[in-house]
Amino acid sequence: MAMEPFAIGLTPADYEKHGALVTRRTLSQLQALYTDREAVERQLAEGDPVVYEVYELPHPNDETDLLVNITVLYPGKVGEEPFMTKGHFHAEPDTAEAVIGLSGSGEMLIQRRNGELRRLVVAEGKISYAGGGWSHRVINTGDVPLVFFAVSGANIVHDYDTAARLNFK
Ligand code: S6P
Ligand code: ZN
Repeated sequence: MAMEPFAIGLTPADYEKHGALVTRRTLSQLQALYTDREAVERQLAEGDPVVYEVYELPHPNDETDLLVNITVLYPGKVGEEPFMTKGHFHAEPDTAEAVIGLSGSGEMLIQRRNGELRRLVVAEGKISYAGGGWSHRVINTGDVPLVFFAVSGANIVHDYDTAARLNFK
């Protein structure tokens, strides 16, 4: 069943009012992303911070719909590495995704399956476009939350494993 038409504000609070599903990812769940194991252990000994939150509008949707998520990626570092999203490919058919910065600043690391890596700015008022075949991970290089809107086809299947193997290096 397709999503009902809507017009709402482009903020996490408006999404929540509209019944968004909120997924919170904490450092303990994401620790494998970071290379500095000692820094991970030090930070986890003090608590388990929320690294990012994804606001996803309620289903049902079908494959002709769009996914229109907002992500809040908090500022922080683990060792020298900034807080980051897990990053993923879209499993075949590997379709595109566009990210629009709402506040804060950072980068979208994009990588092809052959290892080719590029970096795109993510910042308020900018659109960053990853075409099909590019995995995408967002990093927060600033000291305030990086809030961004991401749109892709609702038919995507997230492939986290291939992106984890390449790891945007
Ligand atoms: C979905 C879109 C975003 C991410 C979110 C978290 O296709 O790219 O909503 O899901 O930014 O990233 P990740 O890599 O943990 O799904
Ligand atoms: Zn995606």
